[in-house]
Amino acid sequence: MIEPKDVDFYKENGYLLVKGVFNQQEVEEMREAVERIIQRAAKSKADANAAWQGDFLPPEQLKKLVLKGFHDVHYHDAAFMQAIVHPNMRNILSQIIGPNVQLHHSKMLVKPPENGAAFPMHQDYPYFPHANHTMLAASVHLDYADEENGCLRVIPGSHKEGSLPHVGSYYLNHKEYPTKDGTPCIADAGDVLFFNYLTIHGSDPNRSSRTRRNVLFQYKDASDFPTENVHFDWGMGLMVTGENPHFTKVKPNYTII
Ligand SMILES: O=C(O)CCC(=O)C(=O)O
Repeated sequence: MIEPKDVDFYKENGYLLVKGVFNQQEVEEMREAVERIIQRAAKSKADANAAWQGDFLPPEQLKKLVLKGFHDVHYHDAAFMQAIVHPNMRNILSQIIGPNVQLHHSKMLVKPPENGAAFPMHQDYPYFPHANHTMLAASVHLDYADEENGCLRVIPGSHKEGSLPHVGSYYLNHKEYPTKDGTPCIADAGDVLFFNYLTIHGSDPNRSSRTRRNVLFQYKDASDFPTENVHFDWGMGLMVTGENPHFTKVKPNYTII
């Protein structure tokens, strides 16, 4: 799927867009699964607007924005577990992370037409810091994404700056890091954007008449341990490829109630 020059690109720039990781049928299965999750959430009265709040947009704009965002999608539908361990994903992950790759968590991010939510520029590091910084997001595109429907944007090479101060630990100062300064990652359905958790990224609102659906899987090296107990997600630590070299540390250090 990828070549050594792509691995070099990832190491240098902190991100890599890989075309055609999932075929049309696989994309369709995930789209249908996303739709069913939205319907089940509504039926279960568990629907909520997951749009980020803050001072990065004027309040009257912000209050109109909507994100259908749910975590742990692989606990809701098998389509996502199949995608998490898809042979193409395992092939790419083992080249950019290493031979032993673990799942950390999964989520879906559906930006509806006209008023789909924005993400101010941020690093994912403050949400789940780890020692060796192997953690990355694989954002699977289920629709064509461009600047109009709020595609992901990244700042190439920003992973080399290390951890930066976030406003209330959520996002970077939006005046210093406006979304427009990010490189737009224009992608087709089936393409996957891989980006390190130190890479600065974000996205504009969806102002188009098209939905922007993505599912995001977060992965890491099995020998990269959390430095703070700040994040728990179901399924974290599942082996995606390779083996776990740490026999006594195979499960996260949390009490399950
Ligand atoms: O999908 C997007 O536009 C941004 C998602 C994101 O930045 C995140 O979930 O941390």
